[in-house]
Amino acid sequence: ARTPVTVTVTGAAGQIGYALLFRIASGQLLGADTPVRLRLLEIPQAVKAAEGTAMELDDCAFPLLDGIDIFDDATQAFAGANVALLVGARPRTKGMERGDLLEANGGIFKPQGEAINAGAADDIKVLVVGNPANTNALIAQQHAPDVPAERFTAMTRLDHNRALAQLSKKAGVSVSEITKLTIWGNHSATQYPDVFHAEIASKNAAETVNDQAWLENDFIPTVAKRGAAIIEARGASSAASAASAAVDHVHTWVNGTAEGDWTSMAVVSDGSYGVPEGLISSFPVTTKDGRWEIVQGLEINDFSRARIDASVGELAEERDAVRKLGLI
Ligand code: NAX
Repeated sequence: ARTPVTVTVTGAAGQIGYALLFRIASGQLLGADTPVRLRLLEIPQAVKAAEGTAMELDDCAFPLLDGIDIFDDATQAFAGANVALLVGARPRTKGMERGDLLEANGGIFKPQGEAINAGAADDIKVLVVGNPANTNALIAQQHAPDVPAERFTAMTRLDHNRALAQLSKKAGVSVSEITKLTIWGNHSATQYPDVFHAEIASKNAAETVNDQAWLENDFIPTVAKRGAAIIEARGASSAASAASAAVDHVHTWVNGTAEGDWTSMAVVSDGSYGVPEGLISSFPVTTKDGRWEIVQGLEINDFSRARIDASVGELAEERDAVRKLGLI
């Protein structure tokens, strides 16, 4: 049997945590031959609820689940972590300004970055799900100077999967026939789902669909505002789909993208496509042997350029705001 991989999950007692932990423990995150050891982090008031979830995980008798430990201390929770899923965050509540939101999350992601720096395994891979995900990832990354910056990523895979679903419905094809879709920028309403390089059954998707009005007035806003539509319909925010996307993100990072395809991940920019270096922005990426690379050389038309620039501009503003607050 292989040595167990240690996976730390924060916000373990939350609704995404509840959907996520069972998928990890069943082997869907890392594969059917990889045992996992879970380390759960919660705030003290939610530790009891996390213990309840751990009881249920025991009761599933998952053959791959090697153990579960629960903490309310970040340093302990991240000790020896090979994979860290940062799900717990401070949500925006009524009357809260963006500055307040960033500050409250800085208070979570700064110490978590420090804890990862102090004690995570050398091969640590971090996925930030908790919002504002890109900027929370930037804060954590900035406080983990000994960890290579490329190990900190934020989740736009749910947006990517939402875009796949919308395009598959429009084109009347299975999602498995769609490749090379891209989410650019921030995981927020400014994100840009790009079909101009996407392919449907190996033919250009934008040309196949050939409906610019649908693209502008339907597809882009539907993908960008899907989170709000789920809350409206379900009375609660996306949970199982978010957990599924987190599983996809890590699985793809570890196991690689298919030949001739790519995925969307928010990763530290190297300046590609005019995205300022250091921002954690969503790009088209390929993965291989546990490493990601930004897809190079795509031609960006004017329509895409304006939307990418707007979303990246928002990320730069968030970075400047957390800088001003002394969080990075
Ligand atoms: P819940 O409020 O159900 O759960 C969050 C959990 O995090 C709670 O149990 C809370 O006690 C815990 N928590 C808070 N501070 C913590 C800390 N310092 N350390 C450890 N745990 C802490 O939220 P849920 O619906 O699970 O969503 C979690 C986060 O995911 C939110 O920030 C949400 O906005 C974000 N999302 C991100 C998505 C993405 O695509 N990137 C999509 C789904 C989701 O909206």
